[in-house]
Amino acid sequence: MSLLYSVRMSAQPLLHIHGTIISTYTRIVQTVAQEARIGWTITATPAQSEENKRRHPFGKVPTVTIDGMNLYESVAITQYIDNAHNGGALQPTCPKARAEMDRWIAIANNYLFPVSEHGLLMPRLAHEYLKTPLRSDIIETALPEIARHLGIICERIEQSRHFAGAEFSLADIYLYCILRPVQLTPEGDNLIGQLLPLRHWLNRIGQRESIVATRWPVEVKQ
Ligand SMILES: N[C@@H](CCC(=O)N[C@@H](CS)C(=O)NCC(=O)O)C(=O)O
Repeated sequence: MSLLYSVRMSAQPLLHIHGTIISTYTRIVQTVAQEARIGWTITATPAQSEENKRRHPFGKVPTVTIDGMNLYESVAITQYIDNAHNGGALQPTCPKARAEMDRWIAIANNYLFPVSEHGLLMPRLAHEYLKTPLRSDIIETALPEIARHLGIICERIEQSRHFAGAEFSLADIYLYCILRPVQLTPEGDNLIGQLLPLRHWLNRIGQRESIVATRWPVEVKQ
């Protein structure tokens, strides 16, 4: 999910973000910065703008400037922030837990995000903000696949307190920031409402300071 909105800032910036401000991946980076307690600023930059394509040759947001370095791709950005500024606290040192973290981040990025972004969030956003007719045909086609993904994700969180195991990790941040916009749609809310362990996990993680600090205006209004 991605929308240009308004510019927001926090104190003592170390990290400068370029990206759409209401954006799943911008929120992932902001949440990790909050966890690491580093300040950040953000400049609204549309993904397909010429400026952004110079920063990110594949035309995605966010990109960042940190410690004199320009970085793109959230996995590189979040791991750098956590390694350089947070003592690696969001990445398990146990190899098995680390493999779980990597697995769930890959699932979030490669499967859950594309199907929910194109099949549900973009049609809903186009309808709500561009006032185009709701493409319920696209949503209806995608819903069984989204439901299947949510079921698999729910099974994991039924077995384990967090996605990588006992400890909160980058995987929880990815999953939360991708699942939350799904839950903000009527269809996603209905699906997640039937998956109690997943709903409870979202409620629990949603209370974490870093997640509260990066809430979107639509969540604050609720
Ligand atoms: N693999 C990228 C994905 C970033 C991504 O898909 N960002 C979305 C916004 S949430 C985007 O740039 N969408 C605009 C587009 O695809 O044109 C990462 O991890 O940084």
